[in-house]
Amino acid sequence: MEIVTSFPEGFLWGAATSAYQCEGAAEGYGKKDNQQDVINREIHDEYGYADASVASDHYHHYKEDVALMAEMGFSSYRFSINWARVLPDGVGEPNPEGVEFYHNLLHELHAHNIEPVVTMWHYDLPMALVNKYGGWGSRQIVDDFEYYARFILNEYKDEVKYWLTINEQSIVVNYIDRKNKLTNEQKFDPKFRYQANHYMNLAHARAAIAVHEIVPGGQCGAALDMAPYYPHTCDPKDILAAKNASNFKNYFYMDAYIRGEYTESVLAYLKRQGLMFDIQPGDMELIKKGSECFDFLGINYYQSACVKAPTPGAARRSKQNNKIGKGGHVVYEVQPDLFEGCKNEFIGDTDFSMPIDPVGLEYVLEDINDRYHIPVMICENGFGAYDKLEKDGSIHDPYRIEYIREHIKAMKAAIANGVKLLGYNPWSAFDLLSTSNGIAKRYGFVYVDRTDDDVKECKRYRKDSFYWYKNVIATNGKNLE
Ligand code: BGP
Repeated sequence: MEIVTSFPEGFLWGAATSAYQCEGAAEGYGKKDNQQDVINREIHDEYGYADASVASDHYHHYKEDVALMAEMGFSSYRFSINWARVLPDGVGEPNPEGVEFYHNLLHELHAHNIEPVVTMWHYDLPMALVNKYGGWGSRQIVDDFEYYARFILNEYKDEVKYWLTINEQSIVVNYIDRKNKLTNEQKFDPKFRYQANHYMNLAHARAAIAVHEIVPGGQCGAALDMAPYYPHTCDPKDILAAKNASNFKNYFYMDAYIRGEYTESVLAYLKRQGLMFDIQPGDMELIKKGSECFDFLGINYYQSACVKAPTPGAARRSKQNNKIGKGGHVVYEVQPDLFEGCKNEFIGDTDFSMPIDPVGLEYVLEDINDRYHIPVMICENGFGAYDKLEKDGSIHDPYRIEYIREHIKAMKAAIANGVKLLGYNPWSAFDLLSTSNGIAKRYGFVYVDRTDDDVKECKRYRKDSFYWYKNVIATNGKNLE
């Protein structure tokens, strides 16, 4: 599979994080609650997982964290701005301490020649807006998102060139109740998630236009979770199910961002199922205009998926992730009359039941390039595991090295086939909160010494993967051993 030996000059090597998962300093500091602060407090009470109040304490360790990135040789770092840290009420009065924090972080990155890639929104809507009008449930969010986007663009325009508007819109839609604080009415309204998706597309378009207006040389994208959908067998019904799943889970989002239109077969399905959302005059023109300001697609790739023809009469359900980290325990997605998820017997899983499939990364990269001819940046990819801190301060994580090595080989193959790949920002720069399994499930190159129960001092330790990745970067991806 390995065809090219190293990466193009100027290729961005780095890693990613998101604000609520790593910053801490969630209470006080001039900041107010966002919905992830509240959701993670609830997860803490129910499952005992760490909440966002301290997380990796990056707010107080950012200089050390950037120094460690520089030591690995990073040329990029993807992170997100915590909306409620800079605008505690969502709109209106800013919080000077919060605004200053990101200037300080950006200053530190530039001092080490690390290119920032900034996400505007990574799941953490200010509670003020959730309480005021139900967050993504109201058209008002489109104006407020634009207000926030213009605020941070004006503030950081000289320090940030690469902007991502929304993280994993398709995941927000599919897990609408887990990523958002919903009212009961929203929770039980089956159309709600598709209406919210439409508002996200409008908000994204307004922000993309603002990037081009405000930032000199600004590049706008959005990060989408991306899995190839394979048919379970070559039964034509399974092949059709795989095509349906690709449209419903992937192209529906990419078509809106990149082509400025909705995938027709998905609209037809939503209408048939009584799930169609409201589109007002002018909405599609705005989405189209936004697509003209879309410069690159961010993709978050962890796994592939396998689907088959849906069982007649099966009820709609989302995929349920593995909560216990001991293999097995997956509940597969069902979309009635469209597709049904199933196990791919050719592929192994992590302890958290994520299928490990580097070939799938080559598949999605080439598929995106063939269909849209747009540059791509990998904004997440990584291996979540229980790591062990040894007595001598070392952490041996050969499984993570193996996973990342195979995915880098897939990137090389895709580049050889014409993909314009801008950079690689695996998840995560250092350990942080998982969205589903607390701090115990780790992804970082740097170990953060804390547990779900005990915050300790969040001391940083270099894992084996830290030294390995450093060497990969030093050789521009040539040496993967
Ligand atoms: C992506 C999210 C990240 C991150 C990652 C790993 O979907 O963008 O925020 O957490 O998945 O998932 P998890 O934390 O559930 O293991």
